[in-house]
Amino acid sequence: MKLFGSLGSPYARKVRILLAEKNIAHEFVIARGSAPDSPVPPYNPLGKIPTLVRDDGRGLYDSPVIIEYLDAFGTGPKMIPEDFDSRIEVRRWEALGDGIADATVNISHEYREPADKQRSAEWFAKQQQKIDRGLAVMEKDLGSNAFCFGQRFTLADIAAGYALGYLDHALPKVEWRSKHPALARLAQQLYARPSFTGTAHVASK
Ligand SMILES: N[C@@H](CCC(=O)N[C@@H](CS)C(=O)NCC(=O)O)C(=O)O
Repeated sequence: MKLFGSLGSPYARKVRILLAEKNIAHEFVIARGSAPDSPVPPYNPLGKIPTLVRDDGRGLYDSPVIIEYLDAFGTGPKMIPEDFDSRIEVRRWEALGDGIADATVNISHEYREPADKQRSAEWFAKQQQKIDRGLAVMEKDLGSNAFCFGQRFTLADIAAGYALGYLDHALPKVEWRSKHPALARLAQQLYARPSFTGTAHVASK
């Protein structure tokens, strides 16, 4: 299996954390989906990363689908529980993480535009609200629990950890820890896991 991604893509990191947690052999190929000579479009017509190339040569996207596919492989425990209610709850955590990452990507990309081409203050506020409300729900649902869902590490923890990690990386001025002590505690634990240290963001997206 081959994964196309970049060291700055949050969604690629989500997949890479799962690959590490499940100890799945793969080749990680750094690529941008939109570059003129990108190797990605033949495998993903949307030209986005992450894109997985399965052993039979077929492409797979986007990150939630890749995650579901990969959860069937490897020696590690299942990251998505099989029981329906638990599965839906874990996938809700994933949707929250993805939404926080989406808003973080939107804001950080906009900061790279020249000031006179940037969106309105209202647009920035709306994106920030998505982050703030998403974090508030994660904080409430985590509470004093050791894991985001159930009694063990799952995709819910990957989702929270990758979203917080990207927020720290892309918008370091957003101070979220004082208002979200449960998430701060969780992040400290997650960031120390080999799957997180081995996939840390090192470049801008
Ligand atoms: N929802 C998608 C998002 C993927 C995505 O937007 N990836 C970005 C890089 S972080 C990308 O490839 N953007 C290029 C483009 O949109 O053309 C997923 O979870 O995989």
